[in-house]
Amino acid sequence: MTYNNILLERHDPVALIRLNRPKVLNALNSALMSELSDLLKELEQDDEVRAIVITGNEKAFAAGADISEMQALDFSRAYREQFISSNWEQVTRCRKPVIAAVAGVALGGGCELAMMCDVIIAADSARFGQPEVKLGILPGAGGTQRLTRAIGKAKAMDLCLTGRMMDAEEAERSGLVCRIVPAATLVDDAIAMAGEIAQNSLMATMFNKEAVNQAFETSLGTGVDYERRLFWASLDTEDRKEGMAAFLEKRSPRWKHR
Ligand code: CO8
Repeated sequence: MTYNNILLERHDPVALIRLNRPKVLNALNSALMSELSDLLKELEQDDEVRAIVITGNEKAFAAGADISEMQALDFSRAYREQFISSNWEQVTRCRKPVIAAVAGVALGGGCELAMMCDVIIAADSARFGQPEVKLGILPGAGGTQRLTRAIGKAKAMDLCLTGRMMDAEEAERSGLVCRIVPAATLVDDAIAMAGEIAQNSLMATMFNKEAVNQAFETSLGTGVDYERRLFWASLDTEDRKEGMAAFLEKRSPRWKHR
């Protein structure tokens, strides 16, 4: 498939997706989100890919939804066309691990896209924010919900109500990003992290991802129950048998990803 707004680099077993509308700081328009959604579905089916990195460029992960596209929208059209359609949620449906590697700005829909990924790794140049309030709107792709769960009400209110940006240090301190790396090595570091994840059994990775995500959907008791059942299920995989056998035989496991 040909893509005009994103680039794919293969570093098997890691796939690197670069958002690529540099002239508008990777503003996320429908065409880009549709391509991203299609590519994620494609990579999901690709057995050679076991982890995915989404990044932008040194100036911007993404400066938000494309304001020039949104300007023409009103309620009835947005409702009819289901603006914020399923394309925006595709990242959350991907069962393989997805890392957001953020340099420069991740604002509005850009911050929301990063938060839909499993984990965010930030360059020291990264800046995050939900500046929608300055446009007379509010986040529309999960920002108020995911940001609040990630960094708590106090900081989420601060960011959403003032529209200010937070830098990488503050984002790490607040729990939005897992680590900060130099901007110059961001993509390499993200690929290395994805590669480390990809060395593990894909089955085990998917189980872990599903269980952690469940923490955002349920009460503690239900979540622990959910985890226990997934744990029991994991006992039946070929990789579990291989993983434990390899440990006891003091050798590296040979995963079948089954
Ligand atoms: N949409 C469209 N174009 C943009 C966007 C954007 N979000 N951000 C930047 N651009 C364009 C600028 O218009 C400019 O274009 P041109 O060169 O043709 O004038 C170019 O990118 C470079 O931008 P600036 O000249 O403004 O660059 P600066 O370095 O001076 O400033 C900023 C960088 C601070 C990032 C500034 O560009 C800015 O404030 N951008 C807008 C940020 C913003 O408000 N984002 C939120 C958008 S609303 C949103 O995301 C709602 C999400 C709801 C979910 C949607 C689901 C479909």
